Amino acid sequence: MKIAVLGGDGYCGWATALHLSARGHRVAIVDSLVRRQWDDDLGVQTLTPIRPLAERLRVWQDLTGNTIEFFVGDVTDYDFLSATIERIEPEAVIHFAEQRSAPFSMIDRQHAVLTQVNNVIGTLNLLFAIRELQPECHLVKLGTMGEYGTPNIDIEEGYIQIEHNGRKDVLPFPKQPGSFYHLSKVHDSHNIMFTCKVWNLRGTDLNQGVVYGTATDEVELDEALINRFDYDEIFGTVLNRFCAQAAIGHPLTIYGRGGQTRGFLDLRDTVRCVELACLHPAEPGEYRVFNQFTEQFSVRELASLVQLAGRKMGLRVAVDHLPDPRVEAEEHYYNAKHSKLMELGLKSHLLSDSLLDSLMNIAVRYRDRIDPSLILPKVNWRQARNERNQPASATAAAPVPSHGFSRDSLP
Ligand code: NAD
Ligand code: USQ
Repeated sequence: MKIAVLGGDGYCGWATALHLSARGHRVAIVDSLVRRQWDDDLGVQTLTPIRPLAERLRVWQDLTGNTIEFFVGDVTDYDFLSATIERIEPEAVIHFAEQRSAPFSMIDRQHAVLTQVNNVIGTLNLLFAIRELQPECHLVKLGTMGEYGTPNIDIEEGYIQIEHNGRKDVLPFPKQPGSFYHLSKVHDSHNIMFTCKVWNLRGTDLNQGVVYGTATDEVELDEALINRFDYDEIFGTVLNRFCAQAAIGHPLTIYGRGGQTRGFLDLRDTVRCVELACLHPAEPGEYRVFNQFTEQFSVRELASLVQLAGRKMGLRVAVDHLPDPRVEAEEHYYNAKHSKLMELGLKSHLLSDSLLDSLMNIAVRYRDRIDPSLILPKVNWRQARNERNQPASATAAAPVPSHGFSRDSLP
């Protein structure tokens, strides 16, 4: 297939582009490289030293003989995006190209606006470009499990049958997102659903859980292909953060009571899920939603698993409960369905199999690059930075104070 990977210089996008290229698809990456700029602006950096995009692609070509084209530009710029889609003529577009950090979107008004403009306008532009230039093309869009929030009922895959005043209908599952970032994904979902209906587009929304790991078969071929591994408070996701923390002897930063439960998946399953969605496209006019995760864990459970893994490697791993900087349920019911990708043939990697080799080893290998000052949370959901009388840098905000070390006893 001819596949455009928007956001192909990022964490999920880079691994996906290589995976699809290795499988014989013709891949083109579209990315503005803005994420590298945001890292610089915030003074954060990936644990793993990623190479410039052009160099990564040259190494990939030398190793495999496969060429991945790349187009550097911003998907919120319609002239750029439409010219690029016209040039690539993709059968599928995988859209990863968004600002994807919840804390980033909660720093202040500017970051909230940047997030929603970047994400909502980018997706809207893409919908128009597909309609105008490639109407048969299948849009595979990365959504998030966080669109649903944590309702006190089972979470279905996109839709729920409701009976109300004696009448029944199948309706979109209620959305209760927990940040301006997660809200942007809900807005995207509505725009995609609407345009599938009115323009007969084909859309798949992949409501992805929290991704962990950094290695895939392709990324591991050469040091120059290494993928990013974020551990800072803004872009680091919880399990990657815990592994980096364990590697340097920093107590694991559980926010609040740690009963927050989410769906998780290995990056190796992300790339496979996205390929499965491309190989089994939605019908014209169809808007489908797949819940893309493989296992559920509470933050507390993850901390225990990291403690155990660390102990096996001879690391002493302590746990700290910080006051939760976010507004979220710290204990709640959570049972989310995730069978549609399994039905398409997904064979998942389980956390228990991969944690030690794929995560802890990498964290330990690069631990000299960890800046401990980037670990404690500074962005607070209740106190978005005020525009007046405040320091210009997000990282200049005061860290959320720790209770001191209320270390959990080891299981
Ligand atoms: P990332 O920040 O590593 O990568 C995103 C890429 O998109 C970056 O290379 C960035 O430069 C590019 N980009 C952003 N805005 C752009 C624009 N306007 N024009 C062109 N390029 C732009 O993020 P990621 O972790 O790879 O996430 C990719 C997608 O998957 C996001 O949509 C995210 O919401 C979703 N997702 C990620 C996770 C996770 O745990 N990482 C979980 C669920 C969903
Ligand atoms: N958490 C901690 N300690 C930490 C970091 C996080 O306890 O040091 C907690 C958070 O409070 C939250 C949970 O862990 O309850 C998950 O936080 P996260 O930062 O790992 O994930 P989140 O903010 O939800 O965002 C990430 C990605 C986002 C994606 C989302 C999937 O950055 O792009 O959409 O995971 S989901 O969570 O299913 O919405």
